[in-house]
Amino acid sequence: MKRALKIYVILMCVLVQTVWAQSIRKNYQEMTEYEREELVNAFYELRNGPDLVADLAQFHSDFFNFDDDDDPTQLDIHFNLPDEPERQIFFAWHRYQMFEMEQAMQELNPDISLPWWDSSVDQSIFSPVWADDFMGSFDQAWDLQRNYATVNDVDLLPTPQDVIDVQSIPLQEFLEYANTMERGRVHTGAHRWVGGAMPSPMSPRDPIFYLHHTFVDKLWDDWETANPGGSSHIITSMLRYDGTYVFDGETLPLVDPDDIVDSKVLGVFYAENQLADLSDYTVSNTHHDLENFYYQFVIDVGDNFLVPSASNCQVTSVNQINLLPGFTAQSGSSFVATIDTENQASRLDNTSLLASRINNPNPFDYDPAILNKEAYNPIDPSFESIISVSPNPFDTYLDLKIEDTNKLGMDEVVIYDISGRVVLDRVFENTEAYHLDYLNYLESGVYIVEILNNRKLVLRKKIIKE
Ligand SMILES: [Cu+2]
Repeated sequence: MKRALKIYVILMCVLVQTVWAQSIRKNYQEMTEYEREELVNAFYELRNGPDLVADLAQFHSDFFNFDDDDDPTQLDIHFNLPDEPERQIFFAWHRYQMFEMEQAMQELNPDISLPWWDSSVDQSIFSPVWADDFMGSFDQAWDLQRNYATVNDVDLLPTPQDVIDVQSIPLQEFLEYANTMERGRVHTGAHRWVGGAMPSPMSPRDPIFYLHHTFVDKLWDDWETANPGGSSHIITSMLRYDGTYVFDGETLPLVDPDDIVDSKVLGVFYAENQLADLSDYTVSNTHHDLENFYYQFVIDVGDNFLVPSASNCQVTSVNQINLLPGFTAQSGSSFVATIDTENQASRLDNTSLLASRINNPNPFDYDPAILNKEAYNPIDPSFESIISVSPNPFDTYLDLKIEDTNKLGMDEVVIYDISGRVVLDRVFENTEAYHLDYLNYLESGVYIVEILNNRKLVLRKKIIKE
C-alpha cells in the first residue's frame, strides 16, 4: 500500500459512549466463540429490559396478514402478492426488522451482528446451530416447543437447487422473485421444519427466526447485487417503521422501502467464505457516531470505501485486514484497523462443535495438506470395503451405498469444503442406499464426505467435484 494512511486513535470516551455499530453479517459457522456467546446473551438480555423480542413478535402477529379479512384496506406484512403488488412489503419489512433487532443488540455490544443459518444445506437436528449453548438454549428456556420435523419431513426444507432457482429469477421480475421467495420453501421451509412458534405469526419469539430471516435478507442482497435496481419499484408504505410507532419511549423512524433496497444504506455487509468485502461505501455515521465492522476472517477495505473527514470508523478482524486501492480515509477522519488478538484463541473452527456432535476427538484438521494423508480414509477399515461413494470425481449427484446391511445402515451425510466449512448436512431415515442430488452448487475442488450412523462417524472420504 503506497498511500500514506493517517490512522487516528479514537479517544476512549468516544468508544465508551457510542456503543453502536454497523455490521458485517456472516454464516453463524463463521462466528467466533465470543460472538456466539454475545449473541445468545443479547437475546436473553433484551427480554429482561423493554422486551424487544416480545414486541417484535406481537407486532409481526398483529399485522401478519389481512388479505382474506373483511377489511382489505388494512395494511399487512405478508402474502400481498400477486394480487396487491403495491403492498409487497415482505423483503423490506423484514430487512428493517433485522436491523431494529441488530441495533438493539449493538447497544449491548457493538461487535454483535446477526448471523444467518442456511437451511438449504445445514439441515441436521444435530447441527451446531442447535447446540445447547447456541440456538438450542432457547427451546426450553423460552418454552418454544420446537419439534424439528421428523426425518420423514426433511423435504420441508429447501434444497440448494431451490435456492438457485429462486435466485436466478431475472431482473425485470422482482415481484415474481418476492412472491416465489415468500411462498416457497426457501422461506417457509425453516418456519415449518423448526416448528413451535416458528410456523405461527408469533415466529419472532424464536431467536432462530432472526438467523433465518437474515439468510432470506442475504439472498435478497445477493439478488439485488446481481440485478442492481431490480427491487426499486417497491411503493408500499411501511408498518411500524412509519414514523408513528413508539417502542421504549422512542419513536421509530419513517422508512421508505424504496430507500433500503441496497442493504449498504443501513451499513450492512454480508461476508462469505471467510471474506468480507467492504467496498462502495461512504462512512456517514448516520446511525452511529462510530461505525464498527467486526469479522473474524479476512476484511478487504477498498474500492470506493471512503471515510470522510469528521467521520469515525473502526474495522476489527481476528485474522487479517487489507487496505486496498480505492480506500480513502480523509484528513480529519478517525479510522482504526485492529486485529482482535483476544479472541485469537477462541477462533471458531467447526472442529470443536462437530467434535462434540459426533463423539470423535479430532474429526477434522484444518491443514489442507492432511487431505493427502490416509487420515481421510475410513474411520473403521472394515467399513471401507462395504461403503461406496460414487462417482468420484462427481458432478451433480452422489450415490452412497452400504453393501453389507447386516452390519449397519446410514442416516446422515455431511460434506465439508477444504476449509472445514459444512456445505451440506442431511439427516434421513436409516438406509443402505442414499442418493444426493443437486450438487451443482458446489464449486470444483476437493471435499470431505462423512457418513454417519446413529450419530457415529462410520466413513470419511475425500471426494473431488469436477
Ligand atoms: Cu414474517
